[in-house]
Amino acid sequence: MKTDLAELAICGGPPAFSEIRHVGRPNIGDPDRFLGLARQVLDRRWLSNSGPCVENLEWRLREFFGAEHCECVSNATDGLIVAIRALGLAGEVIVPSFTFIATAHVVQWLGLTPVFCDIDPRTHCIDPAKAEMLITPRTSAIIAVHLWGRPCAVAALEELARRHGLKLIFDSAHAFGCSHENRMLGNFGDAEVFSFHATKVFNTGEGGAVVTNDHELAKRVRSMRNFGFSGMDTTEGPGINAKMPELSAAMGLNNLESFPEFVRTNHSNYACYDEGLSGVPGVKLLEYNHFERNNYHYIVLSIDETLSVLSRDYLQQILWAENILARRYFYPGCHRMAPYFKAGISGSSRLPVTEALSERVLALPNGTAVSPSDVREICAVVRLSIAHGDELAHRLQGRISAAHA
Ligand code: T4K
Repeated sequence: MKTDLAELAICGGPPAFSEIRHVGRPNIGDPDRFLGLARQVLDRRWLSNSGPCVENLEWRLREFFGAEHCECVSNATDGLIVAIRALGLAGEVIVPSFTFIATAHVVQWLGLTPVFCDIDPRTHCIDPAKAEMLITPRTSAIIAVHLWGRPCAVAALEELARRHGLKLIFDSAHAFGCSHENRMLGNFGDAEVFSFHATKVFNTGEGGAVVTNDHELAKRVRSMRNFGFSGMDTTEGPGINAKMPELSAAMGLNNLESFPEFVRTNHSNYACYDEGLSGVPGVKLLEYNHFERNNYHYIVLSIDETLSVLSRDYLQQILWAENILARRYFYPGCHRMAPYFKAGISGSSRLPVTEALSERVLALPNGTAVSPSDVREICAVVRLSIAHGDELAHRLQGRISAAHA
């Protein structure tokens, strides 16, 4: 482990890792079990259109969520698109800006208007009081995000939606395997949409699911993800192709078996990060509520530069030099990205909490590809960098000035 400033790669030492440590390296269950399932898919020559693997996965996931309906889809972006159409949303939809761009893009893509709302600095999720101030006669829904897998202010949002006659969707892309008041996420709002992307705690390569307890909504989602078909030669309205392929579902069945192990690994890495970073000035590790079920997938640091001296961006540069690919999720906030960014709005701190947080947050590697000794090494680099924050900031500033000269 690195203990001396000169050992840092940014100062000329060899990188801590010869191979890149990614934030989103996929969790992969038993490869032989997967190959067995894949072989069955090939033998059956049934590759898509609600084959036995998708049906089995949906059945298993309904049990997992304790929800009545789980409709698997090609990815969460398509799942959100289908859910929005199935709920008949129109006009304006209130969304957080501190999220992955997909949350906003699905609204814009469908010709509706995303209205960006600020977040609660404690939860990093949409602030219900601020959402209420954005409601207009054109508002049809709120899409809230359980960011990092930590539940939003669910009750307040449900009450707000009820009072104003709005639909409520949860973008639960990060929240597979997490609970709120001891009930699995997947059971709140009109629908919750999960991502099973490669980088998520539970993955099907690409994939996702719309989870709901509304029977009629589930029926519409099922039809809309399959071109709007209601029978072999009949459609009940417009639809797209958002079906999950059988091989993805086979991956899902395999990974679901290993899911408890994925969470155990994430949790023990999280504990290792917690220990390794405790007492580092200005570095705060995102906390989880240990009385709930968590997937512990996201290791998120918040850097307070007034205490760390080193900025988040300098720390990221130092980590990248060590082959630790820390990510600035979700900088700079959707409202400051195209097509939402408008000259004049960006500098005006319209979303002060989002803008402040997006300058401070850094996501570190986790998952089954990351070992406890990796975590200790990463923590040692962070610790060493902050201990020499002044000098490193000076050096990095000098490099930037030289590059611009
Ligand atoms: N809503 C929210 C709140 C979301 O976070 C997301 C997705 C969505 C909706 C939409 O869900 P999907 O439609 O994707 O189901 C990644 C993921 O692509 C994206 O799914 C995810 N959120 C987001 C948080 O992260 P990028 O642009 O950071 O991806 P990328 O390619 O840079 O990969 C991240 C890291 O993982 C890299 O260090 C490389 C590594 N990686 C990636 C892949 C795909 C691997 O090691 N192996 C791999 O197979 O967006």
